[in-house]
Amino acid sequence: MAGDDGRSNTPGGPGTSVITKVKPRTKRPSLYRVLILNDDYTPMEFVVHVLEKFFQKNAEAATKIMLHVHHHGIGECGVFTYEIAETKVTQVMDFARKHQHPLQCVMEKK
Ligand code: TYC
Repeated sequence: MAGDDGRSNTPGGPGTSVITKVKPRTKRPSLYRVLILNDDYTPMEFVVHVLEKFFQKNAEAATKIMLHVHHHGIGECGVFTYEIAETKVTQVMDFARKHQHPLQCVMEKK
């Protein structure tokens, strides 16, 4: 298209224009919950430490989540995009394994 002013020559003849509307398509990313599961062996203080270290919770918020999991079996640590959630799960599982605790961490699509 000479000059790129929207007027093409060959297809429609001289002086005709093709206007192509482009919709702005911004896709919001899917979100994932990162959850921890209760077990009988992981110390409460270790779970609180995990929530502070990997999920930026203060002592009070971390303790609340830990106690929720202790009583209900499962609880939410945070909501993230896929790659961040995956990284959190890996970090928690590696850290728990390193300290020989059976703590389990999973993700689920919201
Ligand atoms: N139930 C554990 C205990 O009594 C504490 C615990 C809480 C473990 C939350 C895991 O995700 C968990 N020591």
